[in-house]
Amino acid sequence: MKKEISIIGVPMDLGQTRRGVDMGPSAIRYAGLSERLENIGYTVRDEGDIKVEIQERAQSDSDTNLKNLQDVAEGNEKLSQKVDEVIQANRFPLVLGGDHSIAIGTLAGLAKSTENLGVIWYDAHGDLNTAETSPSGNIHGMSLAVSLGLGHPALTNIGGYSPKVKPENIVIIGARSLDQGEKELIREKGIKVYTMHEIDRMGMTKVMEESIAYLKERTNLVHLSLDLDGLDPDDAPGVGTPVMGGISYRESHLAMEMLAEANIITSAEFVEINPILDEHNKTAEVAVALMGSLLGEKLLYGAEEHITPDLLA
Ligand code: 5AB
Ligand code: MN
Ligand code: MN
Ligand code: MN
Repeated sequence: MKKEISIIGVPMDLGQTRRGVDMGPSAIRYAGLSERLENIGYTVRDEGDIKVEIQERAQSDSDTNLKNLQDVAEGNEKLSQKVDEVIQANRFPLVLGGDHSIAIGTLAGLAKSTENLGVIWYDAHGDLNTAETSPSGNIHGMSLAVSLGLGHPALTNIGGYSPKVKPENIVIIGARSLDQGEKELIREKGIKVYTMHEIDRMGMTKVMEESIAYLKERTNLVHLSLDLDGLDPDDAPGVGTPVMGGISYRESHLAMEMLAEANIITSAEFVEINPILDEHNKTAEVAVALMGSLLGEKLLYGAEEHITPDLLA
């Protein structure tokens, strides 16, 4: 794991229609992110926020059903440049959302310098809609499809190339609300998915062991895109599109700890935290706790001697 972390805030709420998710980066910072990561031993550099148009000024493009297309595309173009810059400087990009449309820009920045980017998509949803299959026109439900090269060119061409990720390099974890078109795409492309059914049946340990082995075999960098609605709404209430029956807080910690042990994650983003819908910043605190685990906190403070993290090497 890299020793220097760059925090990039993205106050984006144009990929969906509920207000408040643009305040996610502030809520996460307020929950003590930098200090927590510094305590693990990282040098933390907060890059500030990417400039995103405010919802009051965003223009709707009349010839498509994609909401705020132009402004979502612009924000993501800036984000992709920043992420690429952080990668070039050999720092670990930690992106704070914002709605999940920002994965478009994050992945565009990451994939610029690698052929085989792996992606863990931790989410109740697949975010695999296109303009044709989307029931809402909300771009936060399309970001993974866009990254596969499917969707409006203003989105798929961000960063100046397409696609960003191969279907066989993706693992979706926590899915429990997939639209018909998304299910068809998953089947057609052979995308690996662990739904809540598999998590219940196999247990999170097995799910993560398999996911890690799968990605290790075929990818060289692995990005974690964690949508807080992947967790159960009891544990993460501050999200815009909650779906009951989700992954628990403890299971999520386990998942993050196993990723830290495996030492495969090279970038991450935590998205969809909506402080207006939250209970006393609980969801942002959950996010920060999970970031701590992902970045090795438990390995450092846990008593398990057989684990020898090279975090501080
Ligand atoms: B999220 C839905 N599939 O496309 C759609 O929160 C929901 O980033 C998308 O996962 C949820 O509008 C997007 C119904
Ligand atoms: Mn999502
Ligand atoms: Mn979701
Ligand atoms: Mn959501």
